[in-house]
Amino acid sequence: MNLDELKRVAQAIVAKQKGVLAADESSPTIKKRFDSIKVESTEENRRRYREILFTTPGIERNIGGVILYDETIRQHTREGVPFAKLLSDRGIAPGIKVDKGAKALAMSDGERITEGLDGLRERLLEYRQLGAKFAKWRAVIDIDEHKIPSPYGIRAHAHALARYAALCQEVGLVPIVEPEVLMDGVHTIARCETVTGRVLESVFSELDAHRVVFDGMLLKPNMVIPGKKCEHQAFAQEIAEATMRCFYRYVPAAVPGIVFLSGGQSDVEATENLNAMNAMGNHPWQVSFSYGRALQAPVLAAWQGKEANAEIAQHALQLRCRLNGLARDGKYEKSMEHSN
Ligand code: 5MM
Repeated sequence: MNLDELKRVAQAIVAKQKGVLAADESSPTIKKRFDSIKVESTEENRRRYREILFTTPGIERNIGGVILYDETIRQHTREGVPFAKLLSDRGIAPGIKVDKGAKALAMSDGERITEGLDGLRERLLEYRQLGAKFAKWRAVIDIDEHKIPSPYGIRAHAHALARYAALCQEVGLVPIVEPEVLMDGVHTIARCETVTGRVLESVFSELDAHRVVFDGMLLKPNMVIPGKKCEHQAFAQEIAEATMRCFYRYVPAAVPGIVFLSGGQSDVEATENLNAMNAMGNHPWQVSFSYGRALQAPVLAAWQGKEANAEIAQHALQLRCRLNGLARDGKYEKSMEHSN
């Protein structure tokens, strides 16, 4: 492990005004996204869509890393340039999703666990050859009002995340550690804060036990937010305060950056919430984004699978990147939404 290199890559991904574009939808997930705009999920359509994203002019100002899926890291532009090379040449670190999705957790009351540890060292080495600089593993953590997640479910996820992160650092890839407490359900923001705190406490304890160096990793968590069906929804300021209170308690200052997922928030909400956290002042870590849906929803809506729409789709991505870049400094205002 070359710690200086890991630190350099991690810090570059979350450099000032930068964050991550999560374009690592697995085949079933991208199919759902394409279904919503009535586009068939063929390999060529997926390649073309990702090419539109990755060739968007100017995004390198606000995007420090892009997370790819196994199929995508093996794909090329129309001219034959591998996507990983295209991104690296633009100063954007290519990354790779390496988990194999969520399955039922044995002996639990309906909780899930992420699979993908078997053979991971060899897969990571291959991804490095293909140009990856970082990796990502997502722990999908269900939440209800009382019993879920259980201490057993949390520990199982924390252990898997730590084994993954240690393997990444061993082969020289920066691990993005993604414990995602889902937004689905009726739970309150207070319940989300309690559960998120327990999850983070367990994750950092396991990372430490597995000798993961905090300076050479990034954390990709959920924000502290009420369930989508909770009758009391929260404003950005409340979300920002609850999130920062929770993270100050449980996330070591040595971690270079926290790159939040959007988790089903709208694109505007995700930008407002990121802005509110950064408007609170400087934090020990870079407070940034690793959005999938919150960056891509307007792009898909503009594209509609039509070549003639490629340029307006890229404009939609440019706008979201620019506004989230401003939110990294707490300088975003909602009136800017109509200023492309
Ligand atoms: C982009 O989607 C990623 C892969 O998801 P699946 O394994 O379900 O296909 C996902 O891990 C994503 O990186 C995070 O959920 C963040 O994306 P959002 O849309 O929540 O910002």
